[in-house]
Amino acid sequence: MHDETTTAPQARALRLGVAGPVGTGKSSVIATICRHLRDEFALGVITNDIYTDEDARFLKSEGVLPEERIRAVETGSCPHTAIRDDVTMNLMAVEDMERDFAPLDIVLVESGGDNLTATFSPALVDAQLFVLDVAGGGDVARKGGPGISGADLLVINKIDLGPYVDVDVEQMVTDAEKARDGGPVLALSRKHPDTVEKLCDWVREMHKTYAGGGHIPVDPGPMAPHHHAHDDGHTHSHE
Ligand SMILES: Nc1nc2c(ncn2[C@@H]2O[C@H](COP(=O)(O)OP(=O)(O)OP(=O)(O)O)[C@@H](O)[C@H]2O)c(=O)[nH]1
Ligand SMILES: [Mg+2]
Repeated sequence: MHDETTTAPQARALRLGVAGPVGTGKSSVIATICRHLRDEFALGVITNDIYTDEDARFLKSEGVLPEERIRAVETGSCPHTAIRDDVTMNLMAVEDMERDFAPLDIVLVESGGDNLTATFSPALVDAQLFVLDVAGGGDVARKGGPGISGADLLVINKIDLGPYVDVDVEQMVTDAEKARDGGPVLALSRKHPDTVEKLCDWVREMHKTYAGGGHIPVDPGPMAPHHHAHDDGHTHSHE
């Protein structure tokens, strides 16, 4: 009998998206995953930025992977456009990377930093992390949005900074768990090795489930309608 809850074992790499507001630690999370898992998995990284390849250059300078396994997509548009509305540029970059270094186990895709509403299309990634940090304020987790409520894993990063910004990390995690109906929340700091190990375990588990055909990509949901102003003075809306 056909089982609707599983698919065939996967031949290609697990595509793992990392999204979240500007500066919360998306590149740092990717650096941490690469440093700790590069001996276990064959990895590649695609970064997204509007105008620069800053994130790719940071990851290369950190030496987290051989340079040719880190590539930048300069989207030239709002970050969510390239990870959700028209994923062509990213999909081509991921497929090129998979072909050039076959067989890869995991390709990590960093979204350009956006507001709370950007999520990856399931047409681009199989699973996604959404990264918040304590420095953005303890109440952010309560504000919800598709990434917070629907990402496969919500990371609350920089918990080492909690005492300096008067954020009660435990409360923030509790609020996040409520916003996610009990979906997984990881309190993370690169300075706390136990939390880094939990992050790695989550990635290992996701890869195992995916490779075995037991993971169904879930769409966290579309972004809320919003409006942009650009440097040249024109504005446009995303409904
Ligand atoms: N104290 C502390 N700082 C961190 C941690 N993780 C990241 N940072 C710092 O936070 C800043 C932003 O980190 P990035 O990884 O560049 O953040 P990002 O989300 O990739 O930023 P954009 O790509 O510009 O949106 C950097 O100065 C990092 O060193 C952490 O666990 N603890
Ligand atoms: Mg970054």
